[in-house]
Amino acid sequence: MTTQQDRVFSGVQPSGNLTLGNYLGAIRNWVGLQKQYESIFCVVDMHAITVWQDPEELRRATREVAAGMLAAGIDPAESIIFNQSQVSGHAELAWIFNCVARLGWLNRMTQFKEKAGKNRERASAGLYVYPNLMAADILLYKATHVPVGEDQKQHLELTRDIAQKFNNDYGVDFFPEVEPLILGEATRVMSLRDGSKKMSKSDPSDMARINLTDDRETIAKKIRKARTDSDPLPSEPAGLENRPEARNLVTIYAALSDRCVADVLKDYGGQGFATFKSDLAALSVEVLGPITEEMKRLCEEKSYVDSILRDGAEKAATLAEPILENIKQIVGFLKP
Ligand code: AQP
Repeated sequence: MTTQQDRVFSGVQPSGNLTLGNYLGAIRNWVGLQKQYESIFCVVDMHAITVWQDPEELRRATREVAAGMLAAGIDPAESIIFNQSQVSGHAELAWIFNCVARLGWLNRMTQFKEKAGKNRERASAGLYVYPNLMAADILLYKATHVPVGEDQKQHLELTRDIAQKFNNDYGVDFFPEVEPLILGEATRVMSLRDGSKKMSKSDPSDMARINLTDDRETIAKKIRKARTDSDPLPSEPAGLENRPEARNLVTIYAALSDRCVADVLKDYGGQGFATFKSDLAALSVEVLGPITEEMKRLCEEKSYVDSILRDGAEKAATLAEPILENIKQIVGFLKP
């Protein structure tokens, strides 16, 4: 394997409001990682358009997601923050990977099946090749570590397969092995309305998720109305088995308070949900409140956010250019 500098890449789609799932599963972990690794964080607007996005809303959401990342503690002096469409190398490498990845691999991707649903024939071709673009995002920078929530694990395995096939096909040792970093207690935050479904920005029900833009009253209401069962909370984690809604709320509590699930159950085991829900609402407001406020302030400062994204795109392009040039040479493209 080539000597490879450790580098982190991760992204989030501007496909709606940032959720507690995006925060606990991804963004919060990025803040710690930027101190240990050279880090690149991307608002993946090209991924977002794999399903329909209103253009004005996409521009607004792109700035809002960037503001959310900054408000959560991503420091542009330490990390690169930019939006994907500003660096053309993502699209160029994605095309090469469209020609490396096999249809059989893409056919196994569960996210495509979930998002396309019964209307597979009407899904965009972009949604189908989404994992190839994701592989390009990561490998354009030869990133070695990718912090994501549990739901992206399969796509990262595909990234590893693409890197390996490219290396084998062309007889090179070019792309590194990418390692997923699935960190924290809440690697898969579930919907507040249905414990079998992931909490998602694009869930049609706003009550299913906590948005980073929600105010104190809205957060409290959503948690109060979150679905639960009628049994008291158990005293041990094993008692949460087959109780997905209860497990989800306890996991969220544990993640927000930086404790483990067993510890939280020591405090609440044997009780009903009323006190627990009211404490969880207070904790959520305490942790998310300062982020929400800062995010709202930054959303008013469009030109500041735009300048961060522009600077970030320049830095990202500088890293990507020599790597892409090497890739084109390996593939056999003539130099311009
Ligand atoms: N519910 C979740 N629990 C833990 N982590 C999550 N992530 C998303 N949902 C959860 C992580 O957040 C990062 C950014 O995700 P994304 O924006 O690329 O897209 P996604 O995974 O498809 O997230 P959404 O919220 O469900 O968006 P839509 O509704 O547009 O599809 C990733 O690291 C992801 O793992």
